[in-house]
Amino acid sequence: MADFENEKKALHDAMVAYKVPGILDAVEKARAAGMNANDIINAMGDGMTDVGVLFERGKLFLPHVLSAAAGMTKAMETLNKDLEAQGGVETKKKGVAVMGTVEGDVHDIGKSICSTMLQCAGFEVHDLGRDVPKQKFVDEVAAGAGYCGMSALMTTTMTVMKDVIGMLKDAGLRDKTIVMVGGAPVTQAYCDKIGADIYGESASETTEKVKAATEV
Ligand code: B12
Repeated sequence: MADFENEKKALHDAMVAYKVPGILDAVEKARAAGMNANDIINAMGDGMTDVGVLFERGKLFLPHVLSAAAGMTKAMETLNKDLEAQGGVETKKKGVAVMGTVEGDVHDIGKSICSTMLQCAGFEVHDLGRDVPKQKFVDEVAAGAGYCGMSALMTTTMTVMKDVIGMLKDAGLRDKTIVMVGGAPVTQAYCDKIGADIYGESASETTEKVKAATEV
């Protein structure tokens, strides 16, 4: 079986080089070579993580990070369609999930990947986007969302997840929903500490855990 090491390296390097045409070109080459959408996304995600490291070290600057993010977002338009086609989207609805990046946080790439993968796995996903007010999550759960997924990419915004869990408790809704949390600074320990139900390190892990929770 092909291991696509060359394509993975090309995708990673294109992300770090942060030029949108270069990123799209690497994605097209990987698709043409037969690499599946999930693996392409993971390779780009690894590249994006390194963009973050280089940004932290002062080797890349904000416009470069923005450009890499724009390239990944653009590539996701095609990859989302591939995911749906390759995943053979489940038609039997498994449940309703609300997804969003918490208040004060505009990082939405990872959250959007999770939303797409959950959709492919048969969930109806209400993706509220980014910088989502706390009350909106509560309203969606009140309206029947059995899964409440929150993403945070900053240490300053991850605390919002705890606030929303508190608001769900106050509204008597906490037991009606499975709370999922994720994003680079979030860990299993943090998930446990704030009383969330599922921590997902990646979109595939999230989907597997949610499917397992649904089947119980
Ligand atoms: C791209 C990026 C941006 C882009 C975002 C574009 C977009 N549309 O998302 C832009 C340039 C806009 C940006 C802005 C800023 N950023 Co920024 N950014 C990043 C960067 C480089 C990559 C994030 C990313 O997309 N990763 C790739 C995706 C695929 O991975 P992921 O998000 O982790 O998602 C996966 C998992 O976490 C999980 N997951 C994600 N969400 C969820 C949700 C649930 C429910 C579950 C279960 C799982 C799950 O599954 C995903 C897929 O596998 C990170 C560095 C890093 N190491 O994370 C910094 C980073 C997050 N940014 C940072 C900062 C500081 C900022 C700014 C404040 C910069 C500034 N000075 O203006 C602003 C924030 C403005 C705001 N109010 O939000 C810091 C945060 C530091 C901290 N300690 O909190 C980081 C860590 C960079 C750094 N080292 O300094 N950023």
